[in-house]
Amino acid sequence: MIVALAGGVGGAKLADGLAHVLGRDLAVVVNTADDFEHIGLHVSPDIDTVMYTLGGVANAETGWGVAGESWNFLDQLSRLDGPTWFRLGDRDLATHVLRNERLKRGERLTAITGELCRRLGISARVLPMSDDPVRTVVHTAEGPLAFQEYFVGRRCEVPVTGFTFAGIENAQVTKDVQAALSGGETSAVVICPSNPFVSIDPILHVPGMRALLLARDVPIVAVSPIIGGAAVKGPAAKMMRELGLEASSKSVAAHYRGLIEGLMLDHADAPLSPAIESMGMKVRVTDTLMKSATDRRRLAQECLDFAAALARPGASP
Ligand code: FO1
Repeated sequence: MIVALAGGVGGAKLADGLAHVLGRDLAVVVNTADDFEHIGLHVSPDIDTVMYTLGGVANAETGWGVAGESWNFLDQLSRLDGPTWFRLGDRDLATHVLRNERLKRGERLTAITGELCRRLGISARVLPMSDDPVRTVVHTAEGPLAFQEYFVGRRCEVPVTGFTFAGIENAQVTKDVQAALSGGETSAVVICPSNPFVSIDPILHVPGMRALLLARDVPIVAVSPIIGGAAVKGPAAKMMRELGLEASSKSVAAHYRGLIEGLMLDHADAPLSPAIESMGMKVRVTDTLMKSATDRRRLAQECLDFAAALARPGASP
């Protein structure tokens, strides 16, 4: 059993590679701090990105939303002068309506996600990081912004000064995440190439999560989302610069220092290896860009091989 931590598009791609290699022996713990209420619906963008990607129905162009989408709902919303800044496609809308209805009936987000995944034929477990509401607040020179307002509404253009996760202090690790992380059969944790600040940090900040990750004597490896000083997708490198950090995999290593045993870097960043290894972790250099399904599977297999090589002899499997 492998546990992966993932946020949006980059994370979902590696999770998909892992799911092809591992099938049922994979649990993906997903960020829910991007969730928000929109026109009366609960939207869970990262859960859906992972779910659609693993279900083979993701929109390949955007990385989020459903392939072959139509936009009749959005067109009519626009005609009625409703909010169209956050685009909900017709197929995608079915997910939000169903999820919303079941949440209103008091069901847990974890149970609803499990059911939706079953319907999409996904055998890996997709686990929300918590069933309790957590919302990323992006702090900027203009004041605090709700995550989707920053990400979609303002296209990540406003310089950031920091992040907080509203509600995190009351969020609990679910029994499902707890079981996945503390189960005797879990042999490694893979931190997917998602944004360290707004996709992985919310997961790590759920009270008790870090302790659970560190309690088991299994290797934790991360894949850097930065290649040659640029993020493959999204604002990670821009955020680093705005926070006064070097936009590089070195900052990713520094961010995860004390948590991970190994960091996978792209060939473009091979010269950073000695500096990163001096931070007390091993480095493996490979092609981390995932352009095809074959790339996803190859990178997934390399993560598993790296983790296996880092497992301490005699450590519990
Ligand atoms: N991202 C956009 O850039 N524009 C959108 O209109 C948009 C709509 C959307 C609808 C459903 C969904 O699940 C995701 C959506 N996203 C959109 C992506 C989302 O904002 C980001 O993927 C994450 O929150 C960051 O990981």
